Amino acid sequence: YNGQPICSGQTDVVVHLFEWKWADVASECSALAQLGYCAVQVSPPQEHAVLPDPSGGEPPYPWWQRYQPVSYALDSRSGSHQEFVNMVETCNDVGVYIYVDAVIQHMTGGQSGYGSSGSFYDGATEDYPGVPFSANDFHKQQPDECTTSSGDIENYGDAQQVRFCRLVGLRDLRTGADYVREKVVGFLNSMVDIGVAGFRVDACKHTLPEDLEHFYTNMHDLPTRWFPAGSRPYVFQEVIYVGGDEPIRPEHYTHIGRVTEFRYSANIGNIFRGWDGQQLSYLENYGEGWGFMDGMDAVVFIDNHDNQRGHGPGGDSVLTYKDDRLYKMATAFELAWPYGQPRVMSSFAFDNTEAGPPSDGNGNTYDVECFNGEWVCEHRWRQIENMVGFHNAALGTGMSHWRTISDNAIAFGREGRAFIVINNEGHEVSADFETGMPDGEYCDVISCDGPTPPCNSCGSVTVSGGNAHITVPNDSDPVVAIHV
Ligand code: QV4
Repeated sequence: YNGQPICSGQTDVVVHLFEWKWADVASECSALAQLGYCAVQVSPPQEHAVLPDPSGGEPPYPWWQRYQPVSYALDSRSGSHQEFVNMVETCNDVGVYIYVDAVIQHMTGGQSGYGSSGSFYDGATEDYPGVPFSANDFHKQQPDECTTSSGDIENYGDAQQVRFCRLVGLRDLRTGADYVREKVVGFLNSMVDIGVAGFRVDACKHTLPEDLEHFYTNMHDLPTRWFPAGSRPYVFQEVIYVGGDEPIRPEHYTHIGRVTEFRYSANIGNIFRGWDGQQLSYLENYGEGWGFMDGMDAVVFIDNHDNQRGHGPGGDSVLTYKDDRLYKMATAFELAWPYGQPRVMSSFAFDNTEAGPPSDGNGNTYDVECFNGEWVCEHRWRQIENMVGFHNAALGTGMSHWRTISDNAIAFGREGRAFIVINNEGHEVSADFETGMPDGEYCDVISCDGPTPPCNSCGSVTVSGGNAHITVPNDSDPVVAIHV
């Protein structure tokens, strides 16, 4: 089983540094360690298509060119093989681990060209000499494989199509064949041996669980330079719950690893926006009580790189950095609430949903500079980074002291380790709370730099006899959060 998160110390929070270069991730890791992040999800590191002139009228070098593998050379828009190794080693040394976004179910679309490491490829003839893969390594339009006339997935209600036809034209690997399996396992192990501790596996709905299980069970143990002998690489799988009569469900993958819980993302947007008759008080049983998968199987998030820009199904309600007030509130809930392994998104700003990261005219990504208007760095917003400390202080405890103040104002604790009040009413909320916290003074980590007094010109809460009077104004951050 590969679903046990690999973290060092008392934390399990993942941050997705979307499209960051390896050198920038490496320099960020000491700050991430201080803040209490467990791991970084990095963008796909393998050689990918380079699209100066995509066919659909999109801007040059779209972000999604990285989801079109050309070979398994670790040489991408984020940096070279050596830069990748440096990043993994630097981050592992400070106890922040690297989770790689692994694109292993397909190669490129139907175009031809040269990849980010200079390898030639031809999608039309399914020729990828950089691996090498050739036509025989891909699913075909034939009775036991893909049966649509286009060769693409046309109906998600038909499991056979979803597994054996092409996802938006992407050349669909024969993951049941020995040779393909050997190459994919070799790719994964090339990263495990460097020190990569986990994988977000892309597009799992489109691969049979038994093929994925083969990949996972044939991965090496993590290197003993950083990890206890016998540690298994961590796996969480992208399987988007859509509902209706879709035959392939997230639960079909939880026996081999964790799975992304998209219902969490879609519903939390509705709740905080007040759409669809939703309100904050309904969060009281958020998780299994809502029909989501078991929290021990789930990775949860407010938004991801697809649904923040309308890619993939669902998503109208999804909150992003663009709705900053609600986004900070929802993220505070995510990091305070004991369900699933939380992931924090760190975006680049975009207007065009297809545009790549900040870069020069040749598609060379710029160095990250947080808060410069291009690199959003949600994970460094005070209200979000401080909630990582809250999450870690409460890790391993259950929810306690729930209080519905009114439909859209709630409070809850974490068995004496932490307490939070969230006010989405549009007016000030002020009340006495039973917090369960040890007596003393606490700084509100939403408005203060940290939890420990003196709370200089920011909010503080005094707990006496386990009780506290807390006021949450209707301002830009209507949340108060305290922890030991
Ligand atoms: C186009 C047409 C096709 C046509 C094809 C012909 O749309 O109908 O058959 O041309 O060749 C890009 C373009 C897309 C284009 C395709 C192939 O956007 O228009 O097809 O390339 O050339 C990302 C983007 C996709 C992008 C893809 C590859 O979101 O837009 O496609 O990268 O560059 C489902 C899946 C789920 C998936 C989600 C988006 O179940 O697994 O859709 N999510 C993951 C990733 C996502 C990524 C992929 C899967 C593919 O999170 O980022 O797609 O790796 O729900």
